[in-house]
Amino acid sequence: METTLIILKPDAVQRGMMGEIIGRFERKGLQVVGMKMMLISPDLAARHYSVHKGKPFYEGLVRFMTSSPVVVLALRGVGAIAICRKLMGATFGSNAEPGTIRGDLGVSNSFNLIHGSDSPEAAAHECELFFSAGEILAYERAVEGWVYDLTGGTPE
Ligand code: 3AN
Repeated sequence: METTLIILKPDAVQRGMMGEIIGRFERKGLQVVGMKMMLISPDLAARHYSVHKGKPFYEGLVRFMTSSPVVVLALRGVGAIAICRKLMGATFGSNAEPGTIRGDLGVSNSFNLIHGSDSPEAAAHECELFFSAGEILAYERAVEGWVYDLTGGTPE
């Protein structure tokens, strides 16, 4: 099981896309184990996007991400990181595939609705960055045995 960090960016919140996007993850079968609305501070944005510091789009990206509230989610599932990246689609709305969140819901390259961790290391780091101890919850889902085949002892 993996836990990945998703951010519904300011454009997703402002455009009323929270339910649409969270619903896609829920319908896929991923478990929501953490969720909150917050305003990202410039310091947190800088830490989250430190790998992009110095790139031409960095200042605009930090301004955008701190401009209005976001919703952060921790999603759990087998292969959750790759599954979420597929559901998100390519980085730029202008060329993201139809059927994906970015492909279906936006046209902009810089306002691209959503962030998702891109590796197990990033997921662990980002979950720690955005959630305090106790904010990511472990709980049993009643439907687990219908989301996964558990008859072999591991979720398939
Ligand atoms: P992704 O979000 O698909 O993992 P990254 O990690 O390459 O994409 O980029 C992080 C964020 O930086 C993107 N979500 C996007 O908002 C922004 N970004 C990346 N490249 C550009 C660019 N060339 N112009 C504007 N914004 C960009």
